[in-house]
Amino acid sequence: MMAANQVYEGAIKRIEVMAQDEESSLEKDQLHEIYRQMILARKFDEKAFKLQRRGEVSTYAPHKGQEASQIGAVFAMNDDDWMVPSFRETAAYIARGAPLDKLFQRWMGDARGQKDLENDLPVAIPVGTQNLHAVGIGMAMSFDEEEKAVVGFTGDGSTSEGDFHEALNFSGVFDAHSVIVVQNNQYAISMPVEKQTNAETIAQKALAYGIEGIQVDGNDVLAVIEAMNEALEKARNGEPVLLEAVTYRLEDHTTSDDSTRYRDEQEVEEWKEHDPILRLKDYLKENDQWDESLEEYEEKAEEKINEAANKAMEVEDPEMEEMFEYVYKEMPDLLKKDKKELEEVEK
Ligand SMILES: Cc1ncc(C[n+]2csc(CCOP(=O)(O)OP(=O)(O)O)c2C)c(N)n1
Repeated sequence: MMAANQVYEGAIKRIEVMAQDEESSLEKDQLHEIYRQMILARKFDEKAFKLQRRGEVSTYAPHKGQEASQIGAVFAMNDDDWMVPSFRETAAYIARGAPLDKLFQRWMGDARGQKDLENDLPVAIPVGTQNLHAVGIGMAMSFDEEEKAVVGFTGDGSTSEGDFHEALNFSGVFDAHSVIVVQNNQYAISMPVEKQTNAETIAQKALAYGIEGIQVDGNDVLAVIEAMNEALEKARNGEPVLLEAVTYRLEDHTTSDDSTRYRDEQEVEEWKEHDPILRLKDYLKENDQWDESLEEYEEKAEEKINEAANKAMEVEDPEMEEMFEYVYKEMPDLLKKDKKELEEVEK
């Protein structure tokens, strides 16, 4: 019962698995598949970084350290659920089955790399706008009474954008089938989360919108899966969820950034000890679920990644006219006019 001078009482819950020595209900082959996806995503990240240095990729946003948040979230989803990412979700795309060469192609500046995505939206560069798209899709699912959910990814910095709050507000009012996953990787470029918000947690912001908030150890892939299973079940039922995955960006913000200018090396070293891949490896070993084939997979993953990168580099440049396509289902008159003008110039 609330005291007379209180207007609201509520709480958010925090989910951990590995740190609590709890056992996962997943089968051994599922755990292995998750581990392999995490390795593949890590190798992609390393390769993309190198390609940027060689001038093949213009700018890249690394996900190193955030594999558990992304791959765990996707693991809990169904194929016909929708995914709405921002710009750091390459690991999530990999777990959703996006072709690796297409992902490289996109980072090489070729929009055709994201042309045939099914139920997944392309990379969103403006910070926070994708939250509105995610909740809009979730509202449509609610109106159509579909038993599906949409998972939107966003960063701690985006929680200061109006779009984030508008999206959460609408999600609650319209029973959107949405789970908004905030990957709290502690920094929005050089802005630490302590300066981003005075709130103790990001998850608690859900309470103001009358929806559920859950915080999860975002470097514990098993906890992320557990939290997402709970969140997705609610979302499919028209109860949207805000899920904060507490994690850490181990690399620079992008390849154009130098994080040593605002981040203490000691802090990075400490977080490296919580690297989600090492944590899963330790967990598997401690629970007699480790298999040597997983060790060998690293080499295989590297081969796969190199092959995909080479394939992407061999793709012919698109025709200029293609930049007018794929944006709208029906091309608006203004674009038709621009396209025609370009064709005249090219003649
Ligand atoms: C609307 C808008 N404002 C500013 C930027 C420049 N910008 C790019 S990333 C970024 C920080 C984003 O931080 P966060 O939301 O925490 O995501 P993270 O990069 O940490 O994954 C900013 C300010 C932008 N892309 N869009």
